[in-house]
Order: sequence, then structure tokens, then C-alpha cells
Amino acid sequence: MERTLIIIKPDGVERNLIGPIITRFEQRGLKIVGMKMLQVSDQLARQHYAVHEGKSFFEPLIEYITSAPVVVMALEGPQAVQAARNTIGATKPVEATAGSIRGDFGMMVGRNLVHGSDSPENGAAEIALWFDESELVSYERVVDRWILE
Ligand code: D4T
Repeated sequence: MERTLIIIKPDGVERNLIGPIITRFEQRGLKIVGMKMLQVSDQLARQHYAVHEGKSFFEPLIEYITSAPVVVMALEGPQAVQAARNTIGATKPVEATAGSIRGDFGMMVGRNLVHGSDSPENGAAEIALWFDESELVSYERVVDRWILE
């Protein structure tokens, strides 16, 4: 089973969209195997977005992700990375398909509400960065036979 890291960013929290955003992933069939709310430190933000260091949007991105609490989730499912990214929508909300989270709730790239890992490898690495192993759970859902073949 594949895992992906989802972050409901500060605008999602401040706009009271935690519930509606989690609902999208739950309805899709992805299984939540870790979830918590935290205030992101400057250090964690820089580690998470290290690949973007030096780009023009890097400092505003760090300021944004540390500006209010976030909710982070580890989600599990077959091709969880791709499924979650399709549910999230394109990076620029104006280009995101209607029906996706960004397409329904967002307007600007610097306020794009949600993060989702971009590969299975990054999913595993990001979950290890944001969660302690003891914060992740393993369980069977009775509905799984109606979601997974
Ligand atoms: P995240 O990583 O937040 O899920 O976004 P994406 O995977 O969809 O997009 P990304 O890694 O290319 O960008 C990371 C983060 O930087 C912001 N950003 C990006 C920005 O403010 N201006 C830009 O031009 C780009 C490309 C938005 C998401």
C-alpha cells in the first residue's frame, strides 16, 4: 500500500475548511493512518520545502506555511499519491479542475490550501519528516471490501 503526506495549510485552517477538505479524502476512499494539528516551525518548513530553496517564492512560502496552524495527515491506499493529487488539483488553483479542492476553494498559488506528496518515495520521506512512527496507526476498515477490489 502506498502512503502520501497531506497538509491542510494555514488558509485551509483559518477559513474553516479542515472538515470539508478531510471529507474529500475520506469520500475518495483513502485511509487516514495519521493525523495531527501543529504550528509549523521555521526549521520544519525549510526542511519540507528544501527543494524550492533559492526560488523567488521560497521565503513567502515559508512565511505562509508558518503563519497559522496546519493539519497534517498520512493517507494510505493503492496509488495514494496520484489519487490525492487528483483530489487536490493543479498547483495554481485557477488551473485546477472544478471538483478538486483547489478548483473549488482556491484562487491563488500562494494560498493553495493543501499539500500532497508528489511521488511514493517523497510520500514515505515526508511522512517520516512530519510524523513519529508511534503516531501512525494500522487498522482494518470494514468498508474496505467495498472500496478496494
Ligand atoms: P505543494 O508542494 O504545496 O503540494 O504544491 P505542489 O506540489 O502542487 O507544487 P510545487 O511543489 O511546485 O510548489 C510548492 C509550493 O510552492 C508554492 N508556489 C509554487 C508558489 O508560491 N509559486 C510558484 O510559482 C510555485 C510553482 C505553491 C506550492
